Amino acid sequence: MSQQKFNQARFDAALTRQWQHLGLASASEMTPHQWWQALSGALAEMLAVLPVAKPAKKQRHVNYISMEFLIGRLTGNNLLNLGWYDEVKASLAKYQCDLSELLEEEVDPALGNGGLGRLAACYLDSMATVGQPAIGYGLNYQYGLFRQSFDDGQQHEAPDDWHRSRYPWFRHNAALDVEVGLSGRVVKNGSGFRWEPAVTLRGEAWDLPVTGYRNGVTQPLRLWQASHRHPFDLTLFNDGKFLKAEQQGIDADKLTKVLYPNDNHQDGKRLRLMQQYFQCACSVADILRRHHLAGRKITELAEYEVIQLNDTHPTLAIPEMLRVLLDEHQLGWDEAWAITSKTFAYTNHTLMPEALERWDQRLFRALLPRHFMIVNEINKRFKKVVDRHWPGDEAKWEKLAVLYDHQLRMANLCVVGGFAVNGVAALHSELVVKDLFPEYHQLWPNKFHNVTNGITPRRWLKQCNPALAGLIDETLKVEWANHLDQLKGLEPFADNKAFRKRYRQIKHDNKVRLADYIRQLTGIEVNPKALFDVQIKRLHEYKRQHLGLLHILHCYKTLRDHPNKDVIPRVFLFGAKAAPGYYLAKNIIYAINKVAEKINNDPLVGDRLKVVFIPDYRITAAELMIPAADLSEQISTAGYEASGTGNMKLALNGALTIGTLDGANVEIAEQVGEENIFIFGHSVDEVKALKAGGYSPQKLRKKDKHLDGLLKELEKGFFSDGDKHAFDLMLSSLGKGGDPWLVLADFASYIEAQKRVETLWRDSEGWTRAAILNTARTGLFSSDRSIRDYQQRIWQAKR
Ligand code: HBZ
Repeated sequence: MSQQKFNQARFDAALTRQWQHLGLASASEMTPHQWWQALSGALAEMLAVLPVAKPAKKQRHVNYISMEFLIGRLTGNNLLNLGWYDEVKASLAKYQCDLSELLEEEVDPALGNGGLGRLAACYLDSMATVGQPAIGYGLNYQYGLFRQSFDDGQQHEAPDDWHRSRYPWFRHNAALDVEVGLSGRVVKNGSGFRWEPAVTLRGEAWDLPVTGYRNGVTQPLRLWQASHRHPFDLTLFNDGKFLKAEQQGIDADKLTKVLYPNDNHQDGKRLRLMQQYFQCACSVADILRRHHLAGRKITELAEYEVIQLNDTHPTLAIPEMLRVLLDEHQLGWDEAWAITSKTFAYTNHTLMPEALERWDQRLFRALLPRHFMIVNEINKRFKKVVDRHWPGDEAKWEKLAVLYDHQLRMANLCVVGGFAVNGVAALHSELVVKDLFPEYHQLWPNKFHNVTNGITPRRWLKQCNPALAGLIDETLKVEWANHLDQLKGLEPFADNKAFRKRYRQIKHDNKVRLADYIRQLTGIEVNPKALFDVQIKRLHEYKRQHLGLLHILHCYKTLRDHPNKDVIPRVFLFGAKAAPGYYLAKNIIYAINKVAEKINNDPLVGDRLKVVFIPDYRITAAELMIPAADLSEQISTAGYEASGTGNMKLALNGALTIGTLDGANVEIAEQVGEENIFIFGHSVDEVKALKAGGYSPQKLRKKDKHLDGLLKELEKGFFSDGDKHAFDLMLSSLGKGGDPWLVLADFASYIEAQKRVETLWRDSEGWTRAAILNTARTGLFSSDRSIRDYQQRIWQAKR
């Protein structure tokens, strides 16, 4: 399909309806927020009439189920994808209205935690762009990821009410309502079974439009919202029990009230399991509804539909699909199994045991008695396969079982129940096979794949870095935003002095823009000429923000020991939220903030060193920080960051990476060349060897006097007004806790890599050259390429 032309008359009419609807006499009476509402509402109305992409012959329709879609602001992004930005800007100017100011009115829909949720959003953008017919299925949380502020350096959390009920991009289609049961009992039904739930909820479909890049495609992101079938009980009301009358409606609402704020950690809560099932039941019902509506047979489902599970959170879609096929369509087990096991594919995003979901069998059974029976059947049948392969080997069964020791293991259910499993970067996919699922790989070698993650260049270059996008347009004179390999054409310009100057100027301007934001938000002045050293991601021990902190302490100590040393001015920028119950992570935030306070107020330092922890890191903040970064910190313990996607966004925008050989850093290094990246630290194999060989952080500390001195300052209360226990949680994990993430073990190598950073920074032309080569050589990380990989390796592959 081709780009949809902007229809001025339609736009004017739609906009007029918006302010009239507000009961105003003219557009000029609208507040800026109403303007944003009206503009978005008008555009949404125009989009609603665009055609939905139809699958090409033999192309399966993709159902991407994810508990999280971290979509960021939509209005600007949709305008860019539609190619209507300039026309709309001009239209609004007639009302003395500035489009870019209006766009600032939008609150981020923060319906995700981090990388996994953002990846889902990038994939929707790319599927619409490459013409892969798809629908995203998620949950319409009333409260997104919490708002973060700092109170004397400590993280404080507040609810994130993004006002979903007034979000102008939504379209609610009541015809798509679904009924979802919970609890109750299972009764015999002829030779089969029937589930009689104790409670029935209603799932409402709230659709957001996903626009392809300049191709006229819009397809839905369908977010389910829970409500009660009968929100108000008239009998109770008539009996005079007024407050109780509304109770059942209120209880149902709880289900999609809030997004769980954990990433890479499971906490086993009942409400979370209910959310998971609710989402799966709604989505499966909707997929089957569409399938029937198209006049297709149920036995043909896998020929037309594929269901991609974004991690194990939507795993229950597998037993739910089986339940519907068995109990409602009366298929036999073998037939039902043949359909589901050709329909589902699973993406793994983590190897960490604490993040692999397991549910207590009693909880599961009480909530989903019929699904429990089905999972039991899967388990029983799979045991035969394992017994055949490894006769009498109980240890193998213990590892591979879906149900074992009163626990339901979601990852195992996904591997057994689906036709494909993929990791999210080459190294990660290798570890999925080698360390996590070696036996499954032995059973089904062809099930396992790699699809390296990607990012959408529309949001993460064209929209967030318009100056650089403009320079690329002017230089390449071709469309690159949906053909990111074209950036290779920039390579020769790395050697062009005039081009380097312009590239450097753009980076500088972006830094000025960020410095203004920092000043407004925190009151801290940062020098745009300094090296902007950026670490932005969720706060987690494995991501090692505390290793970054040790380097800051090293820089500060160097300055105090040599006040006249010609050091490179640096601004250390952090953005990170810690899960509210993850106290150690919160302690790291506190430590960084306290160190920042001391350094930023030390007159000896001046503007040679600044540390800023930007509060409430979210997509909108990322869009400002990424184009302004010089150095990208990707310093996880090797083997633990499945891929990373911030690393890709930063490299594409010309930040040089300092990082370990972990996740997609490995592939970034291959692409940009080792002279344009700073690699350090223990490799995956070295990490394993070190851990196996009895690593002792205390011994290491004894040997490294410099490191010992830095840690002592933290211990002695030098950064915490004399409080010697302020950072106990963090420090004890680095000491008697055994330093499980090898922070101290990688310290020396990290400092050495930082020295290489400084050497190159002194050579400003050399640095810019490397930055340009990063932009030129990271086209591979477009999520369009990831989607094509999914198509070829998983969705359309011949089985
Ligand atoms: O998924 C991240 C990985 O840590 C990162 O390396 C990868 O690039 C990214 C996309 O593949 N994982 C997450 O973001 N995980 C979560 O946010 C999460 C949320 C809820 C959970 C578990 C994990 O219950």
